[in-house]
Amino acid sequence: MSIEDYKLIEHLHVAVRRSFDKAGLCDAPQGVRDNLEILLRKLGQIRAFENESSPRRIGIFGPPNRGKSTLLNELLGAKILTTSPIPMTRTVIEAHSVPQASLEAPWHVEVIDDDDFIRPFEHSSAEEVAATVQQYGSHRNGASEVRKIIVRSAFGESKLMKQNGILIDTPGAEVAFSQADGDRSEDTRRAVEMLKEVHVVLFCVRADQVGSESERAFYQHHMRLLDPINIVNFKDTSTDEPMLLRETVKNYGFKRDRIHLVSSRDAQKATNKKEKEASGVPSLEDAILRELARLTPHDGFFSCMNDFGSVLKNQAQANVDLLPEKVHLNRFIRAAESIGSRESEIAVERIKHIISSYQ
Ligand SMILES: Nc1nc2c(ncn2[C@@H]2O[C@H](COP(=O)(O)OP(=O)(O)O)[C@@H](O)[C@H]2O)c(=O)[nH]1
Ligand SMILES: [Mg+2]
Repeated sequence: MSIEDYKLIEHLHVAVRRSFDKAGLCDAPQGVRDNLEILLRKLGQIRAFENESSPRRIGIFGPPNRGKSTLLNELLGAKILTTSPIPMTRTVIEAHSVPQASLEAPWHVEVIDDDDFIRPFEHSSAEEVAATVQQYGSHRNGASEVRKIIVRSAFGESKLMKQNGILIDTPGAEVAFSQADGDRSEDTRRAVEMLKEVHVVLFCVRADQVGSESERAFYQHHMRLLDPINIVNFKDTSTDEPMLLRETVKNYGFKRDRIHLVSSRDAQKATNKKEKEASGVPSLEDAILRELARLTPHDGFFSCMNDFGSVLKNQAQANVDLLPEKVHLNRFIRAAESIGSRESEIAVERIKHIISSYQ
């Protein structure tokens, strides 16, 4: 990241932090504090990337049997993850995209034990990879447990993998989350740690099982502040999509514009482009791509500045003063002005207008 880009993000980050602190002091509504916290997390992530090619981690979470692995296979363009009605163990599976030239065989798999012992495999087909993943991902491996499996390939069929994505399947993590909050076992600790490292969070529920108590608690405790893309899978089991949308909003408190209705099974069965589109998976894929773009300094700056502006605007209307000190405001506005594009002009105009509404 260039120094200018870094400053851009840093100045905005500091301003949002000042607002967040103020919101805590004046007891602003929880939703306002949540939105500011989400912004802080995002800006922190953007600052933490070393450069454009640093990998972006995309993780899927949710109870067993939500079709998570089926969906990821679709997004990967290769059937390498085990899908079954019987839940797997807690092995995490990561798919990394690497240039074909750096591989000895089309597929490289590493099976990593709890004690960090690594077992490497070279495979020539997705079927062979699937067999290895199935074998090591679904049971204990002698005395120690398989902690993680990493699959490296070019993933030429996958749009997401081309953007330096790392796709993470988390079978069994949800079992850890469902334990009582006070009881932070090793499993829970590990799963929560993993969540912190994920840049784009996908939360997956099922159209035919909306709103169980444990799932709602899971969302509230561990997902909400990560601002996930919420996936309602199994939409093939529903005939009334508007009703399904309303139900998920009501049950989980999802933001409406963060919901995607999909059927990973229909995507899998699709034989042409039209059927694929109808499954909802391609539009989910586009949404994830947009989210990845927002992790770059420029797009990230504007999207966070706009969100910040919306928070400030709402609070001005509610007569709550969350405005950071002038010096902090001026720093990121000056940085934005120095970009000198039409986009930056519009964004700056908007934020100045919002700020003036406080006086
Ligand atoms: N009807 C329907 N079944 C699905 C869909 N996606 C997955 N399944 C089935 O649901 C079961 C669990 O899928 P899996 O991907 O292993 O779920 P996971 O445990 O969340 O990873 C499998 O038998 C899948 O074939 C879907 O969109 N619709
Ligand atoms: Mg699975």
